[in-house]
Amino acid sequence: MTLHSLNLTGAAARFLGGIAGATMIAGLASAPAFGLEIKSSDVHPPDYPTVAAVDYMGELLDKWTNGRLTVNIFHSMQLGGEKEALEQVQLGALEMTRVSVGVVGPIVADFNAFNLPYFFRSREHMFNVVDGEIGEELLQKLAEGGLIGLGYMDAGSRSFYNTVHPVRTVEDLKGLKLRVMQNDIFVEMVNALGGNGLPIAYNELIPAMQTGVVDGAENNPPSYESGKHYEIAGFYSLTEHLMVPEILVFSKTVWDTLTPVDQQLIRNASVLAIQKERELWKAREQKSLDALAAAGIEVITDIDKGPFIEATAPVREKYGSDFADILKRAEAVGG
Ligand code: GTR
Repeated sequence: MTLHSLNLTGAAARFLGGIAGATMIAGLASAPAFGLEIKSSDVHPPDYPTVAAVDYMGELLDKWTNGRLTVNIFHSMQLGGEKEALEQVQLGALEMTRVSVGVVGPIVADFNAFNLPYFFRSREHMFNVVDGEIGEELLQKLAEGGLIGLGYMDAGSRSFYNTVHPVRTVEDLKGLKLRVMQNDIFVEMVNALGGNGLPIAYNELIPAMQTGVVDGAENNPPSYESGKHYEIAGFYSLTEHLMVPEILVFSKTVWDTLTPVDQQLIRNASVLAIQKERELWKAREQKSLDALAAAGIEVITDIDKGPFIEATAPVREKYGSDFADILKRAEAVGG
């Protein structure tokens, strides 16, 4: 039996598990191959679930290969924003990065299916889609963009915050200049809600809010809290308009130089890291909400989402026609 004859497909099969797999990996991991320090970037701080998970991935690789494969994380925006990080990974200057699927849409348009407002019905639905056939197909498509997709992490739901006033209704968003991730779909989403969407890199958001270039932004509780955005924009409303997963991607240029065994070791470690991130995520969300409450931020939760869903329908319709098949299949997925 060879690694190839196993014909691994599907998200679950990315992990070469079981006794046969473990034995094979243990045996082959000692085969001669050069060492590699996998440099990886993340905009978040060290204790954030995505960073902690990639750190764990490094520990596993280090242990499995006696230090031949290691991970060095450039966290806290040390390498700038996510668009730049992706470019570096495409070029092979950086081996790996963990970014939001939000910035992957401009590289492989089908990812915008996951970037549509109010598309996923629930977290369970989102995970069933990304861990199933559709998610796997999209990971494969990343090769066209010079990337190897290792899998999806949890990022909860994104909600609006601003410096001006509490948002309870769609009308409250009218005229607000709101920062979004660098992807037109999000600009159109904010515009459809009556605001003014501005695509700005994550590492430029704080100065943009401080100088009034924008009145606010949108993100999940852990980013809003850990990024200290709440210190500037104290009105946070749980509109939960997006459920965009995180994604871990590897440079195809570098990947193609690796032995099949090292590729499989990296895949195995990433599957366990992703699992860890998802476990850490839930607790982190609550921790962030508690920290916000302790800081005196009143999170607005009593929001009637109906009008928000209705106002963003044109965005789903417009983009939906580009990948109608994916949307139809995703809608049929349970959860
Ligand atoms: C966070 C996400 C980051 C980044 C950021 C943003 O939730 O974890 O990868 O995309 O949002 O808004 O740019």
